[in-house]
Amino acid sequence: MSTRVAWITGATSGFGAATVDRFVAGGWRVVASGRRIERLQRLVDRHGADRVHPLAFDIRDEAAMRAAHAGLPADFAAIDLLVNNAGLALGTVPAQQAELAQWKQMIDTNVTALVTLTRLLLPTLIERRGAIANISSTASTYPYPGGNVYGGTKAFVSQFSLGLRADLHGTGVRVTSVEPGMAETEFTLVRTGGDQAASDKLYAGAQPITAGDIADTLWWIANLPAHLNVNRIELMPTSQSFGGFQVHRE
Ligand code: NDP
Ligand code: 8X3
Repeated sequence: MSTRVAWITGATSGFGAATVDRFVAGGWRVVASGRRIERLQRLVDRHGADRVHPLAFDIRDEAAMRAAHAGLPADFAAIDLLVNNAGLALGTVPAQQAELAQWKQMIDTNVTALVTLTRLLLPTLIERRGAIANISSTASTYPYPGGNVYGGTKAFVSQFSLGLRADLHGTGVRVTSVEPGMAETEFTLVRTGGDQAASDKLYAGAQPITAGDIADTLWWIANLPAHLNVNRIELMPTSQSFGGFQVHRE
């Protein structure tokens, strides 16, 4: 079999960076995208330009995305797996105090950019009988105070994944919604606007999911026999489970 190619978005950090390492170690070529060029360059330095092709652009910029896609070198153009991982949460305040600009940034990144790249790559993925792994979240299923639009975007990602499966029926293209709970990456640093202490406090003593755990999960999904599709997979750290409903009393 020829060397397989994955396009991993959000490759500069967290799940994405670990997934680049995992797939390159497994013999794949990787198109690695994100905004921070110096982080992408580190991946190239680590693995070599024949294994990692860096694409530095803001995933909300459709023209930049199309140009990056059109300019892929031949060795990286035949995408077998799209990992739609780039995403973020911004803020933890109740909806009535939230900044609309932050809501729009989450929707533009987690939803609009994800569907745009998916649509762009569908012809190639169908031709290759490839696969799509969309990084959703437990927030897609379980609401929590302050989760508002972030949870909404991830509910979209999960449902879009199932809808893709229905539409891609008979093409051989596999689609999975990956739904992690609490994981230690730069996620909370971004969510809190750079509050390292808040991030450290959230994860302290909890043994959260690691980026490597998600990379290993994606590797497992991608390497299942072609007749098997994981529709959705929900993962939590053992230390995390469910709380009750809240009741307001007068
Ligand atoms: P990180 O903050 O560590 O990584 C987020 C990645 O998304 C970075 O590579 C970042 O790249 C990229 N990204 C964000 N905005 C843009 C943009 N506008 N253009 C291009 N790339 C962008 O967090 P995680 O690794 O945790 O997050 C990865 C995914 O996992 C997200 O979709 C997140 O919602 C989801 N998730 C995270 C969980 C957690 O607890 N950590 C749990 C469940 C799901 P750059 O800044 O360089 O552009
Ligand atoms: C990230 C998990 O619980 O912070 O998607 O929303 S959570």
